[in-house]
Amino acid sequence: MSIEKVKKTRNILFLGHQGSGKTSLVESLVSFINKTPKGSIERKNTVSDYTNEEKNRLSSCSLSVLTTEYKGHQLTFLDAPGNDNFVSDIISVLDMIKGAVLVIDAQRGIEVGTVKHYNLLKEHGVPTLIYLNKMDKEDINFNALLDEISTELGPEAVPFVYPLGKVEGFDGFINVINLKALKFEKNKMVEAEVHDDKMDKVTELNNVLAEKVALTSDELLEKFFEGTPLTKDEIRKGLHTAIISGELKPILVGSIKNDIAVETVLEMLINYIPDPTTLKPYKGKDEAGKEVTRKTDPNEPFSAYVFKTMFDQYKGVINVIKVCSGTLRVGDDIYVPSSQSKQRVGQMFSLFGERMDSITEAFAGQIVAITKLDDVYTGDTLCDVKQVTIYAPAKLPTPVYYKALKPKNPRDEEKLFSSLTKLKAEDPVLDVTRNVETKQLLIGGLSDSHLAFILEKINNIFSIDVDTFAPKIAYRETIKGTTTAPGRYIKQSGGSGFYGVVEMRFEPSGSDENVFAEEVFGGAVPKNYFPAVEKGFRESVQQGQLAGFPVVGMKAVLTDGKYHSVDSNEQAFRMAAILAYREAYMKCKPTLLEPVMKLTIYAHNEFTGNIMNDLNQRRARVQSIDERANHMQEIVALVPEAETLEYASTLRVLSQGSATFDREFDSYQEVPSYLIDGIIKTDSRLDNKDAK
Ligand SMILES: Nc1nc2c(ncn2[C@@H]2O[C@H](COP(=O)(O)OP(=O)(O)OP(=O)(O)O)[C@@H](O)[C@H]2O)c(=O)[nH]1
Ligand SMILES: [Mg+2]
Repeated sequence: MSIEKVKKTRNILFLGHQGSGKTSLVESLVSFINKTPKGSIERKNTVSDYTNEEKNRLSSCSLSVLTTEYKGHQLTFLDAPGNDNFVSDIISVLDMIKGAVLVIDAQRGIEVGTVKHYNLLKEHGVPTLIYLNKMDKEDINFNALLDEISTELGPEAVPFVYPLGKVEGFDGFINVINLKALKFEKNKMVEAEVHDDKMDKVTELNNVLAEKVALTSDELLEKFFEGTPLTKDEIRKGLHTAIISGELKPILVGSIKNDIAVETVLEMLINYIPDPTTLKPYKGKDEAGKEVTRKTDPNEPFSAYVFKTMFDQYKGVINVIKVCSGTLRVGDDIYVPSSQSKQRVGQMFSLFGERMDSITEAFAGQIVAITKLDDVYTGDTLCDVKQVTIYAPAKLPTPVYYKALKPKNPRDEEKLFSSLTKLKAEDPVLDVTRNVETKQLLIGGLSDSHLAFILEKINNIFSIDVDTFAPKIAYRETIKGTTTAPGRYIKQSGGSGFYGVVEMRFEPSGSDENVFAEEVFGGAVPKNYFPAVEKGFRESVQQGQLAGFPVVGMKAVLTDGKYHSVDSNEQAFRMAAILAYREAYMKCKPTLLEPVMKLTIYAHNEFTGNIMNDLNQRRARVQSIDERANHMQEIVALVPEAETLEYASTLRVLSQGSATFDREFDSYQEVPSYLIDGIIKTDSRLDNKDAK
């Protein structure tokens, strides 16, 4: 495989706020390239949005992969969903991508998703073009938009074109480097004259671009300050370097409605998005944990990263991979480090939305699909059998919104669990667990609408109807006081009987543990019955008597007792301990403990006031507030789990959808006394008020 082919490979991720026009832009690009009819969102016939869920919503729900050829280049477009519920599709691929187009709806300007995606691209060092779409819409003030972009995204965003046409009449643009105009006429772009009034503005932008380009190199900077204008080629070369280093991100304008700027975007992708052979090698580890590097070169040892797993009714599990190094052929044996298995590659495909075209080989830089691998999912590495490479899996957000599920038809219980497991393979953010303590089947995701989407799929694909419930909180009980109580278990009516008498002191153990000890003096209870007493105690603490929750932090001390040389046995002492516990428990000042979660909230500083006020109403203890880049703040707070159940929805409202948070278990803390009666009423596990 020639390295020349690798040089002509480009993988481009299309990002941007929901509805900005990513799918429409990709549709326009492939229709232009392949000279095929252009589908539209409204007619539900785009190449990218092919699933029923996407057609119903008129919005992408999953990353689509479209590989096509243009002027000797192999281009793979990755059309990402703008909806935040599917952000894991984006995060999973970010380290595998060295080119992106950030699409902005010119009428709506910078939106929450624009900033989030821009920051992700910046964090992962992805060379980016910015495409201002929907320029055909009314009331677009380009200069105001440029100011907004500069303030919200940063000074690295620079205009590459200037729009043509009066308000409501956008029909083309002037290239800021060559100062030539292209205008949409009779269904195609033609060269047009640049009027004087526009020329002044474009010349000004040309200077801005030249200065920014000059700042990226000492040589160009010197020339610029000497007053020598940079040549077009110097600007182009400088821009190319600056796009790759992330110092500049050129802004294009267009309208997919009229296919304006489609060809310009294509040319920019080929000319300004880096040739993969020029990139830094990928860093991975071998099985001993030693760092290995792999170049984007077909002659290196094979390594690939799985960034998406899908299920197909007929093809089974489909894994979409980025070949990072080497060459992979059908029939090759590969190594899968996650399962330490050697597997043979049976079938490989090039993807074009839903369409899968069989291929026989894939080389470094390419994105392809493999079927029929066992136990391979998003985040796994595939590699050469002898030269092992393991890439670190992308760090996905943690689930923060949970619901308990129950199928309407109890016979669907097993089917529901296995369907959820399949959906989890496609969407690795999901958490599917059976909570043995609360006897609930729980599903965790990023928001209420994320889980609603999953339940819709469960219904559409697997035909299971489910009811949802709030997750039960796993409360604990503990004691705050000390009591001594007797326990007598005596049954001596004929035959061999039972005789066990104990006196036990119950007190706080000083930790989360339940502890058993003995202070028996003079053999009042023989040593061989101590384990039976301990057993009785340990069985008892599985259910507290306040509300039936497991007890923690209790110490039981066997202080005295009596035995009978014939009728005493282990069973009798076990029962005696249980009776002593029952006698003592409510006198030990029992109380409830609740799980407390640590929330780490990332929010723009304009929203932190609202967020803090709300946290105060959730019995939160704020631990820290720290400034982060781009006017963001990180708030760490300890919040009782019971107060976090709907937090994902609340936070969205409080921050206009912009804030995110992580949630992890922190500790058990005492429930304030004024809440205890309410919890006992609604959640008590005593009297068989068991899990629904
Ligand atoms: N007027 C106008 N409408 C457009 C243009 N481009 C896209 N649209 C419309 O904008 C809407 C959203 O377009 P999509 O292509 O689905 O946007 P997206 O960014 O893929 O959206 P998500 O996948 O939901 O994130 C559709 O109704 C499109 O027809 C444009 O240039 N002008
Ligand atoms: Mg879309």
